[in-house]
Amino acid sequence: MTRMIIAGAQLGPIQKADSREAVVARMIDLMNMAADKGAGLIVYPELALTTFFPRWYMPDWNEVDTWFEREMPNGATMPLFERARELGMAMTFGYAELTPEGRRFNTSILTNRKAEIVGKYRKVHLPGHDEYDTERAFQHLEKRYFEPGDLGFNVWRNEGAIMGMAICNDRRWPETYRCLGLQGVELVTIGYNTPAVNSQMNAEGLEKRLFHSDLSLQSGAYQNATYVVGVAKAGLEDGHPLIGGSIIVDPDGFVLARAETEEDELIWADCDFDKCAFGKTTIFDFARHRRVEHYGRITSQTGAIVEV
Ligand code: CDV
Repeated sequence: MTRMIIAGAQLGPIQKADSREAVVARMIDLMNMAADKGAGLIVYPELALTTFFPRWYMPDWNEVDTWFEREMPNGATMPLFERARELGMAMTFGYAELTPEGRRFNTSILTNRKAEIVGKYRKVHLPGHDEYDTERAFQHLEKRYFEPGDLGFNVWRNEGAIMGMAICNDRRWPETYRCLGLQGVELVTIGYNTPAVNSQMNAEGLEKRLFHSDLSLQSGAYQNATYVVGVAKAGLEDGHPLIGGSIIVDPDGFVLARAETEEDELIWADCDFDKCAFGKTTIFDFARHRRVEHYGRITSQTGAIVEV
C-alpha cells in the first residue's frame, strides 16, 4: 500500500521587484507548514521563482534572460533544496530554464525525499503569441520566450507512486493526461499562472476561469483514474489579477482540498494511491476498451478539418 500526504503550496503574487531569495523564503515557510501536516511531497506553481514575466513585451533578450535560471539548483534555490533534504520531503516546482546551448523552456522539476532531481518536464502547450499584440488587453508572450517542450510526457516512480508533471495550459488538453495515463500515472502535478480575465474577451472573468480550471483538472483525474494536484500563482501581480483555486483531486474526480485565498496558502490531502487501481482496471482499463484504430486523427492532424 502506498499512501502519502500531498501538499499544494499556492503562492500569492510575486512582484517584478521581488528577489528570488525572498520568494524562496516564502516557499520554505510553506514547506515547513507542509512538514507539520506530515506531507511527503509539496507542489509549487509554474514559474514559481519570479513574476509571470511573459505578460511583458521585452525587445532586449539580455533583459529576457534575467528571468531565466541557468542551472538548478542554483544559489537562490539552494536553501529550498537544503530544507527539503532536512525534512525528507519531495517537491516539484516550475521555473524558466535557459540551457547551456541558449534554448529557453518553461520547465518543472521533480525531486525525491533526498532533494535529488529525478524528473524534468518542459511545457508542451505554450499559449499566447510571439509578437506584441495590439488587440489584447495585456500580453501573453509565452510563444516568444519559450520553445515547446522537447521531452514529452514522462512518468517517474518516485517515493512509491508513479508521478508525472504538466504545466498550466497543458491541463486543458486531454492528450496531456492520456499520455501520462497510458504510463499508469497515479499523480499528476500541475502548476499554473492563469490571468483572472481573458485578454481577448473582457467579459470572461474569474468565475468562468475557475470553472474551466476545475473542469480540466477533475476530468483529467477521473478519465485516467489518477490523483491530480493543480497549484496556482494567485492574486494581483504587477497590476494583473491571477486566479487562485488550487485543488487536489482524487481518482474519481472529486476535490479533496481547495485553496480559499489568493495568497500564499497550503492545501493538503491524504492520497492513497491504491485507489487508482479500481478505475484503471474497470471503466478506464485502457487495454480492454480503447479503440486505437479510430484515434489516428489525434496524432496525424492538429487543426479541425471540416469536410461536410
Ligand atoms: N500560463 C498559462 O499557460 N496560462 C494559460 C492562460 C493564458 C489561458 C492557461 O491555460 O491558464
